[in-house]
Amino acid sequence: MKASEFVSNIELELPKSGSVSWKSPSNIALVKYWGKKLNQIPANPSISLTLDACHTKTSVQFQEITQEQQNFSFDLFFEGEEKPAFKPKIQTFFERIESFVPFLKKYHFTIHTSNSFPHSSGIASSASGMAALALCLMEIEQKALPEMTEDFFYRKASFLARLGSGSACRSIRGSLVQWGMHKPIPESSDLYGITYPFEVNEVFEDYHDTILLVHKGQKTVSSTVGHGLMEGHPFAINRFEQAHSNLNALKSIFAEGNLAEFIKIVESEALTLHAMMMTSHPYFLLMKPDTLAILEKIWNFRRETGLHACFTLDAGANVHLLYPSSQKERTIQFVQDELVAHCENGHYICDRVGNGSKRLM
Ligand code: 2P0
Repeated sequence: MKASEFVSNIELELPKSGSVSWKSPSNIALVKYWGKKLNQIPANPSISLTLDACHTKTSVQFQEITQEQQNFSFDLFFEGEEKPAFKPKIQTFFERIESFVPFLKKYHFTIHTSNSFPHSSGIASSASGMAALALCLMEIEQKALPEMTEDFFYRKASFLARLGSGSACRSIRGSLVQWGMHKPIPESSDLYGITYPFEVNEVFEDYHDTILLVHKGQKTVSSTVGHGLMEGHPFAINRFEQAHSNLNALKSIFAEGNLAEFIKIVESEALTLHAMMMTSHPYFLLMKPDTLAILEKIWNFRRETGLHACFTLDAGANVHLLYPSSQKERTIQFVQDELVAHCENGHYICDRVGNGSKRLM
């Protein structure tokens, strides 16, 4: 689909007021999105596991404004309190999606949002937050266009979420979501995420992700700045090609449930992401000494036990420990015995693969 197909040309019969509410999960990329072009177009394809416990709940009350106005009209409450600091991000989001959501200036919106994870945990809330808000807007559009197909509803929600934050387009549905043009996946698109269309072994349907919170403070470099530094990066072309070849290699790995090969790709992707940061100009480092200590311990644990725990990293110091549910007891014991000591205040979050966003109420 082209972007123009998400513009609604019909005069919508909009409700005067109402309320909509969605819950969207976070996601963790296996093949990383790092580098983008204009209009939130990714420089390479990515694929992620949709999570479950880490989520954002957003409700939007909408009230018709009789006189159409110049500016967007909205109030934003985060965990029950008005949060002016979060408004510019929503303002930018509304500006980017205005041509696809023609009713944005016809309403006053009261947005209430909250996260299941602490705001300052180093877990990005932009993916789950933008996904939930995009779904709320789609539900308002659907009220005016009830004949809209379910497929279009979710696809456009992903399309809108991407314009808020790239990785958010992978937080609409579960459980393995691919985003970005990749020739061997004809359905793939730079504009929205799709459910991975090939065979996936059941071992991945219930994969666990224990998030080790190494550093909960503000990151020194935002993801948006990091993406920008891939422009003119000396290794960019090779990196983007590598993402395509890793996505190809995952096809048989997903089908067969080949965990040894899965680990090689996932850990290499995580380290490559951080290697790109370390070799940008200006260069930067988001890992902390405790991040490295955890990675070493995971390698030792795997060598000693033959189990399949592996790591991936986001754009931050926290470590995502991935493992099959059948190895849960021993892996959690390992976390408690060895890894908790490296987490800020001993904090970690037990999450697992989930089924995607849910409408609330
Ligand atoms: C990913 N990350 O694939 C990669 C890996 C972080 C590391 O997408 O500028 O918040 O809002 O489009 O989506 C984080 O970047 O960036 C990200 P914007 P986003 O999950």
